[in-house]
Parts: sequence; C-alpha cells; structure tokens
Amino acid sequence: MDRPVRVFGVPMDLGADRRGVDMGPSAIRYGGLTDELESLGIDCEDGGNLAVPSPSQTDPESGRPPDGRAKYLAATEEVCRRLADEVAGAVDDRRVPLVLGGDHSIAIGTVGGVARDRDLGVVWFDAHGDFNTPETTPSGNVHGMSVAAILGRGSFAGSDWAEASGVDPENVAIVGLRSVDDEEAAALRESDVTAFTMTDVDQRGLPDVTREAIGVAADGTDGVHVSLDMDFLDPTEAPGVGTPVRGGASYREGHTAMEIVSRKLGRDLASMEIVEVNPILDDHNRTAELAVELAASGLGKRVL
Ligand code: EXY
Ligand code: MN
Ligand code: MN
Ligand code: MN
Repeated sequence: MDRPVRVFGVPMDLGADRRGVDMGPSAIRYGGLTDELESLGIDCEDGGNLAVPSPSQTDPESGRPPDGRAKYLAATEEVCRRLADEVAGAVDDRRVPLVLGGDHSIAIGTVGGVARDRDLGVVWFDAHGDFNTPETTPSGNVHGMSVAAILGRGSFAGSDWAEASGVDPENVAIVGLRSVDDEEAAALRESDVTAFTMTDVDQRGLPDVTREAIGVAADGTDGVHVSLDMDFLDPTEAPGVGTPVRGGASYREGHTAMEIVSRKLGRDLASMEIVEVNPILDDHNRTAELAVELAASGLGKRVL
C-alpha cells in the first residue's frame, strides 16, 4: 500500500465479559506489527494507546437507557468520542487509521471518526452479528451491539455519538456469521444490512462472498472500513478471543479475505480495525501473530 498508516491501540474491555482483551493492542504490537508493515514499505506511525478507564473504577449502570441494558455505556461513549477524534485526525493527516482492540465496542468510535467527512461503507468479519440493541441484548455487553449502535437502532437512535456516522445500512455487509441470537437474527433479516453466514461461505466459497460484501460496502460510497473481529476465524487458528465459536474461517480463508480486501478495494480502503484479541486466553500469542499477518495481507502483502 502506498499510503501511510497510523496505528491506534484501544485497550477497551468494558464491552465484553471476559477480562484480558484490554491487552490485545500490546500483544499485537509484540507480535511485530510495525516491523511487518514497514517491511512492506509502508510508512507506519504508532499513535499510541487511548486511555480507557478500568471496569473496577467505573459504574456499569451509568448511561443505561431506560428500557434496556448496556453495561458501562457512559464510559464506552466517552472513549469512543475520543477515538473518533483521533481517527478523524489521522484521516486529516492523510494517514490510514489502523485501530487495534480491545473489544468490538470500539468500532463505534472508529467508524464515527472515519465517516465524519465521507459516505462510508463497512465490511464486518465476525462470527457474531453485533446487532443487538440495549432492548434485545441477552448479556448487556456493548461489543454485541456495535453494528446496531453505528446504524442508530433501538435506543441508539438519535444518539450524537453512536449514530453520528450516517452509515447507510445498505452499505454494510457482515461475513462469517454463526452465532446470532433469535431477536438479533430477526432484526438482521428485516434490516437492509447484507449478512453472509458460514453456510453461505461453505456453499459459495469465501472469495465470492467477500467480493460481494465489498461490492455492497463500496456501492455509492467514498470509502470502506474493514472491521475484523478475530473470532471470524476458527478457534483452532485464533484461540485467543473472548467469544470463540467453532466452524469459522480457516487460516488460508482469513488471508484470502484480507488479500481480496486489499486487491479489490485499493485506495477505497478507508481504515481497518482488528479486535477481540485476548492474550490471556491465547496460545503463545498465536492469535495476535495471526492478527499481524492479516493486517499485512489487508494492507497489500503479496507472496509474489
Ligand atoms: N450475541 C451475544 C451478545 O450480544 O451478548 C454475544 C456477542 C459477542 C460479540 C462478539 C465480539 O463479537
Ligand atoms: Mn464482534
Ligand atoms: Mn450514502
Ligand atoms: Mn465476534
């Protein structure tokens, strides 16, 4: 890739039940992210980590909507606002933001920042729909609500931080689904979001599905954000995630998806984010190292 990158770490674990995902950015850096991207000739600047309050010092009920549940919502909002500003600053400096999580709630901030000055499409690689709202969530965990928040669904409607992106659901595609709650599934079906399950991947093959997802996100937009939840991959390849689900993408499918992202999107790749790496649950930093490899493939690494 011929554009410079700015990396941000967001050690966020307020949106998930299992502690440890806050160490994801360190593990991915330790896995050699900057060196790997620089070996590709990419000008890669590290913007450091955002400060995230610790759950033990934060009131989980603060910000709770009247008829729903969303743990640590006020603190999540505050981090996402700052993240959106940092990400928008990188875009102003003509750098491609590469955001490292942290749990997937941070996508609300990333997308909010990247979409500030453009119509943005989103490709979301994930085992989960992240389409619950505070009214449908079975857990209260905001990482299971990020897509719904970005699109202003349920009690996120009208919110000036969660819905601020103006992303059109017709330009959102989710790939890799295999764990979706009942109400969440019904909401996804009736929405304009395009959702590809692992059954679609089995039947059509990952390349075809990924190309279609990119087409959906790029159609009529000025750029595409790629959000990669590491639980998109099968737990045999990515054991270090908080909510693993069997039957995910293989090692090669992960690379293929990212290679297609890089080849098909080219300069329309607006930003990338890799989330949900939990080093405490990992096997010798294997998941973080895979995250580094997938970032490199997504940003243009070629075998030949
Ligand atoms: N659907 C479940 C919930 O909303 O609690 C699980 C969500 C897990 C979300 C992960 C990270 O992508
Ligand atoms: Mn997710
Ligand atoms: Mn639009
Ligand atoms: Mn997930």
